[in-house]
Amino acid sequence: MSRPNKVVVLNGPNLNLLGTREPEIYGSDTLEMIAERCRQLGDRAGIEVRFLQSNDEGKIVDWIQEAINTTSALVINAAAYTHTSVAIHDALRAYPGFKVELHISNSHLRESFRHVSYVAPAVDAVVAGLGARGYEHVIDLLADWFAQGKL
Ligand code: CA2
Repeated sequence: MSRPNKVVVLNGPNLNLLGTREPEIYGSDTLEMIAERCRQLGDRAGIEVRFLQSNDEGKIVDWIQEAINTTSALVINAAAYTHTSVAIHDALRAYPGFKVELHISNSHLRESFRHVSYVAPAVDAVVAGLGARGYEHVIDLLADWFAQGKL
C-alpha cells in the first residue's frame, strides 16, 4: 500500500513569537509566513503540508501519535522541549515514517544547555542553522523523495 502524501511540521513553544523578537537569531519571518511557503511548495508537488504550533508538550505528543497512521514524514522543531522532553523523544521513537529534527539557529553555537537534544537520537536527520529557509529546504527534499517513490 502506498504511503499517504502528507507531511506534518510540528513547532514547539514560543515559535509563535517568530518575527516579533530576536531577529538577529531567528530572522524576521513569522511562523505563518514560513508555513504558507511550505504549504505552497507542497501544493506544487502534490503533497499536503500540515503546519502546527503549540506551547503545550502534551499536545505535541498527541500530534506525533496522530501522525503515525496519517503521514509519510514528520518535521519537528521542538524548540525548548528539544533539550528537555523525554515524552517527545518516546513519541518520536514510535513514529514509523521519515522524521527530521529542525532548528532555525545552530544551537551548538549557543548556550551549553542547548547542546543536548532529546530529539536527535529519535529521528533520521537533523537540520540546524539555515534560518527559516531550513523548513523550505526540508519540504522541497521530501517532495522530491515522494515523487521518486522513496517516501
Ligand atoms: O533554533 C531553533 O529553532 C530553536 O529550536 C528555537 C528555540 C530554542 O529554544 C532552541 O534552542 C533552538 C526557541 C524558540 C523561541 O523562538 C522565539 C522567537 C522569537 C522571540 C522569542 C522566542
